[in-house]
Formats: sequence, structure tokens, C-alpha cells
Amino acid sequence: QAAFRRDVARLLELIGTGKESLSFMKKRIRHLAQQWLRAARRLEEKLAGRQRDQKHILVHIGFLTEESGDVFSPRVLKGGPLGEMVQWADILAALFILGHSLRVTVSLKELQSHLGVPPGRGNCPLTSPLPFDLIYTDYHGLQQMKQHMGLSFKKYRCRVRVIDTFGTEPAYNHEEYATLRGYRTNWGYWNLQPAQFMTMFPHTPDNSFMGFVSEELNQTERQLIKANKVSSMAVVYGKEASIWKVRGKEKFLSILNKYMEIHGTVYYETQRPPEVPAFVKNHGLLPQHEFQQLLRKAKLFIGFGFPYEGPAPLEAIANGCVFLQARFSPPHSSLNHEFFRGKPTSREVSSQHPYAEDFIGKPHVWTVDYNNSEEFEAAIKTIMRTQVDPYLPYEYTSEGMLERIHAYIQHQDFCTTPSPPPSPKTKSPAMQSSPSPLALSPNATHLVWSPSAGRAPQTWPPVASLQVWVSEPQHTCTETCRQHGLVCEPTFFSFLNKEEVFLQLSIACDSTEYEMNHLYPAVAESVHECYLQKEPLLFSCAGSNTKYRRLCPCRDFRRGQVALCRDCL
Ligand code: U2F
Repeated sequence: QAAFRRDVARLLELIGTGKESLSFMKKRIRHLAQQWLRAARRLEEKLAGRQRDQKHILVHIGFLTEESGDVFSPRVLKGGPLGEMVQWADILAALFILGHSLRVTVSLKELQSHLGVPPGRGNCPLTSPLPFDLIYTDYHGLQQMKQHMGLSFKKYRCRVRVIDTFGTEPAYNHEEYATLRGYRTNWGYWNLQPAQFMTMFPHTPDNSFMGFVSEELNQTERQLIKANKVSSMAVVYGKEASIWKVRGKEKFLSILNKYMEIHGTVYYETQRPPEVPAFVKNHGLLPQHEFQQLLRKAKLFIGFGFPYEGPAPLEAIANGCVFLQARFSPPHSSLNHEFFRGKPTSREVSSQHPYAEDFIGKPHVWTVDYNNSEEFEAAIKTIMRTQVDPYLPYEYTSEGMLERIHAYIQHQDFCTTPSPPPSPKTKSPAMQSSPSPLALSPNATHLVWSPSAGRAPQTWPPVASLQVWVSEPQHTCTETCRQHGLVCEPTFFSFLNKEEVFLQLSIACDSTEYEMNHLYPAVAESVHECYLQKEPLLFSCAGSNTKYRRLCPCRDFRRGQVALCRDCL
């Protein structure tokens, strides 16, 4: 049984010393400790004594190992990326506070010793059983484990969780398919269950959404922030000078400068970086809690297009700022943009921060065309006039993150083999005559699980939350479910990967084939051809094509916690 922890001192010891990145993470954990502990008390009450197993967990932060080059640690104090460290610090805090037993490693040597690889031995199977129920790592760590565990890697990989900022779509994860169909990248093709990849934002429901937290405010702080907001103060999103080398900057910054005093937190050594105009009040890179204080005073947090999808806009919005960002038209993706090239996803990034755009939106988030001076100027004027309360989505609070990780640890099991997939035959009379588990809903546009069809199988999420919708051509299942106020749930694909489901939806099939394709099950309507999925690893919420209407498994979700269905706790 896991018991909620009451302080973080032991965790700080576990993290070790000797790297700037580790100091940053420890400082963050110390600063947010009370917030975590309060959240733990609330979750404990909510779970009301429910049984929680204590897991033995190894956290191996691969990108911080010398063996992978550790390019991040030396840049912590120089304006380099901090988002990954923010997330790892929060993952460590959450796992620890939930009461699990942790080991933390940031070197290959420590990894080998924890795994039980004898010193000096390379790629050999482990001599004793793996002493961990779960391993949280990243792509670098995964590579290191594969290299040093020999055949044991295959045996134990179901226990691995990969912290993967931008996500890995199923088409890129399946080695054979990725190779055959041109989805091979530097990172993909691990043949893991797609939900073993855990992302920073809920990018694709194919992966699990891990997230991070932002600092929370109490009532007094909220009042103080509202009273002290300076409506003419803007802070620029960009702590490294290179971020300020953006095309057209002079034009939109001069408009902004007409209305607001512009502040920056750009790292510099001895003098102002040439990229930062003289009218900008540059504070230099600030420690995280001082950066929050600056955001508390500012009215506007303005993005220049990079970095993509970082934590700072959420922190700004949580501190009562409006976040103004550029719309990307066309959207950026691995097909057209250097930063995303080689990343195992085709996701289209429609602005600097699509989560802020889609999940938060106005009045907190404005996404505008920076090349259109009128639109830009109008946005600034409206923002200055609008009263906006601090806002933090529940899923980015400490309680939200604890709740989510608790649910994953209790319910996600990638080691028990699921029941075998249907035989890859064309047309299966046996399957057609089997009793239907899915009943048509009254308005006949979609299918829901019917309780009268017998006992529901034990799944997580519970299958009672399933609704099957058919996409429009060129629409992904992610979009289709969202249009109906739901979220795509890949776990349920196996329930609708059946010939009878086409019938139930009144879809005429002249032929039905099982094939390997990440868009299946789907119908090519113009030619009445129906397709079922032959390879369960390829079930995917992401992906679309003009030719197909896809069968999409959707489910409900808890308000502010998209990762969990209503009955998922
Ligand atoms: C993102 O990485 P970044 O580190 O560039 O993300 P930011 O949104 O800038 O924020 C990281 C943290 O930096 C802190 C701030 C954020 O929590 O509180 N900070 C600070 O301590 N001092 C300051 O003066 C200003 C900010 C993303 F997170 C990564 O996953 C991506 O790899 C990267 C590239 O797209 O962008």
C-alpha cells in the first residue's frame, strides 16, 4: 500500500548533485513543496482510503547523462530550454508524494548498477529479475537500456514509460509500417504501446498526457494580482537572444511599444544582446520564482513564435496575463519545419502554443496574424481594456497531475497480453453472427455501448464511456471526437474493428479487408470498400486522408482533466 508523503526532504537527497539541471529541479521542488503537499491531502480525501499499490520505480533521465551529451545542463543559467527540467521535476515530485519507492539516475553507470547489469558487461540479459515495476525515462534512456539489457529489454519494455515532449504517433512507432510507408524518423519505431509515450501537453490521445504543473494562487494572491496589474506592461516570451531574431519584429514591436512598456528576461553576459531593442527593459534571465513575480504585474505575455509549446504561457495565464501569439499559416509540422523534422509525429502546429489556443482561448489567449498590423494593433487595444482573471486548467494543478499519475499507475497495464486480435481474414461469417456489443443510440448517428448486451469487459477506461462516431473524409479521429465534445480513446478501437459495426452504422460495404494501415477501421465511401485494422499497434486517433471516413472511438472526459473519463478514477 502506498502512503502519501508529508515532506520532500528525502526526494531532494535522492536527486543527487553535481549538475546545474539537478539544482534547478531541486529548487523547483523545494519552492512548490507546500503546493504539492496540499494537493496530496485533497487527493487523499477524494480517494477515501482506496487501495493504492506501492510501486518500485526507476526514474532514468537519459538526456541529462554525459553519455547522451547532456547539452541541457550547461545552458540552464544561460537561457537554454528549461521546459524538460520543469516536467521532470514535477514527475519526480508527483511520484514521490504519491508514496512510491523511487530511484533516480542521470548516468549510465548508475543505470547499469540499478538494473543489475554486472560492471564491464555490455549487451547481456539481466542475471536477476528486474527490481522495478516501472521505469520512467526518455528516448535517450530507452536507447541506453536497449543497449545494456540485451534480450531482457524486450521482456521488460512493457514496464517502461517514455517522457516524450512532442509525442509519438502510432504510424511512426510501428517499425515495419514506418519503414514501409516512409514514417521512419530518428526517434520512432520502438514498437511500444503508443500510450507508453507520455507527453507535455495532450497532443494526441494516442499517447498518455503526462503534463507538469504551474504555481497556484490563493484567494489573497488573486486579489493582490488583480489590484496590482499594470495594464500597460508587456513581457516578451524568450529568454535566449536567438528567439528575438524574428522576421518582421520591428514592425509589430513598434506597434506594441506605442501602447505598452516592454519587458524582457533575456540572458546576457556583459551587455544587452544586439537582438533586443533599446526600448525593451531587459531584466536578464530570472530565477523561476522571480519570473513569476514579473508575470504577476504584467498584463500581456507576448510570444514571437519560438519556443514551441513550453510551460511559460501557462504560467503567464495562471498569473493573470493575456498570452498573445502568432497564428502559423500554414501550420508548422515535421514536413515543413526544421525544428519538427525527424520528430515522430505529423501533427500540425497552428500557433506557438496550440494547447493555449485550443484548450484555453479568449479572453486569456489571443492568436493573431502578426503580419496583419491592423489585427495585431486591435488585439493589443482590446487586451489592454479587458479584465482577465488568473486561470489555470485543473490538469496543470498539482492535484490534477497527482490524480492523473495515480490513475495511470493503478490502471495502465502494458504487460498483460490483450486478447488476440481478430484473425486477419477477408470477411468472417463467424464474427458477423457473434452478438453485437454495441447498440445504436436513439438518434442513429453513432453507436454507444449497450448495457443489455451482456457483461461489459473489464477495461480502463470503462467501456461504458464509449461512443463510436464516423469521421468526415480528411478528418482525424482526434478532431471528430472533439467536434462531439468528446475525446478519442484508442483503447476502444478493438471494439469497433469489426465488420458488424459497419452494418450497425448503415455503411454499405461491397468488400471488407483486413490491412495494416493507421487510418483503419475506415470506409472508402465512393467505392463502398470497408477496411479493418490488422495490426493493433497501429490503432491511431491521429491521421486522415481525403479517401476515407474513419470509425472513431470517443469517450467523455472529466472537466479540466482530458486524460480521464468521468468514471476513470
Ligand atoms: C520549451 O522549452 P523552454 O525552456 O524554452 O520553455 P519556456 O516556456 O521558456 O519555459 C521554461 C521555464 O523557464 C522559466 C519559466 C518556465 O517554467 O518559469 N523561466 C525562468 O526560469 N526564467 C526566465 O527568465 C524565463 C523563464 C519546451 F518546454 C521544451 O519542451 C521545448 O524543447 C522547447 C523548444 O520548443 O520549448
